[in-house]
Order: sequence, then structure tokens, then C-alpha cells
Amino acid sequence: MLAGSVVIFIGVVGAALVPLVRRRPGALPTRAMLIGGGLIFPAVVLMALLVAALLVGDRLSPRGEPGVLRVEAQARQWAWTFAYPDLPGRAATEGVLHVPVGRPFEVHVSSQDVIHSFWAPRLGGKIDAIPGQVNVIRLQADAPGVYRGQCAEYCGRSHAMMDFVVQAHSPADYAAWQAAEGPDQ
Ligand SMILES: [Cu+2]
Repeated sequence: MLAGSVVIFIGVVGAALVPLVRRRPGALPTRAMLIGGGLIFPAVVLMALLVAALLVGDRLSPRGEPGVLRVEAQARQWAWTFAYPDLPGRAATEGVLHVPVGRPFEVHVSSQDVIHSFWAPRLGGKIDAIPGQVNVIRLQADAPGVYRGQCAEYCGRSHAMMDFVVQAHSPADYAAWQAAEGPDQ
């Protein structure tokens, strides 16, 4: 989107400069600019963005497919707790969400107090954390590492400090973490 908008911006600025440089009427063909630039071009661009948005939205939506790891994210002022109902015996973690790499996981997001928003930008879109309601977002990390996340809905005094990380483990590391004893690791 950024690359496309830069190209369009340069084109628009260029078209606006043409009449200034070539100081005569009809420097640009009026009809072609109106119909082509004002009607057809935006329609094509917006359709392309609509298709892209629908595809991304579909990718982020839960599908009830088997083998997807389920994790739970509980927001509160001003921290995140992550629970692992699919991993019996595994204690909840504070501020760090542990996931396996290369495998989709669904985050079931809720809140204990006010509305927050779960957002790990490098993994995908954000989703609201609403008290009394569970929203689900489907994500996947394709490389091991740490993906920073942040509450994306203003939720009070320490909202800006309400961050978390998603730690994506290789399969062996994930098994080791899963087997590790004790809370908050
Ligand atoms: Cu928040």
C-alpha cells in the first residue's frame, strides 16, 4: 500500500505541476483527466484494495480448523496475561505470549475492566479486548523470534506502557518451554 500510494502521490503532484510549467489552456486533456483520473483510476485502485482487505481479513479470521493452537489473552489495566488451554499443566504467562513457529494460532482476546486492543503489528491486524466478550484473531509467526505487541486502544493513564511480546519458538524450543516448570516463564 505504501509503495502504491507513493507512486500515486507522485503522479498526482506531477499532474498538478504540468499546468504550472506549461502555461497554456488544455495542458492536460480535461475529459481524459476527469473520466480516467477521477473515475476509472480510483475505481480500479479501490477495488484492488478491497480485494486485498478481504483476503487479509479472511486470513485473520478463525476457521475452526483442526490443529490450530488456542491461546487466551486477558487484558487489564495495564497488563496482559496469556493462558494456554491446549497445553495442560502449562501455567499462564504475564506479558509474554509463547507460540510455535510456522503454525497458526488463535488468540481468544478478552478484558477484565475496560476496552483494550491486542496488536502485534508484524504478525497481523489488531482486535479489541472487550469486557464480557471474547474476540478471536488467527495469527502465525513464520520465523522464530520476538514480536513486539502493544495495547492499541486508549485505556487509561498507563496505556502507552501496556505492551507485550509474542515469543515464537522453533518446535524443539517450544516443547522445552512447554515442559518447563513454574509460572511466568
Ligand atoms: Cu490497554
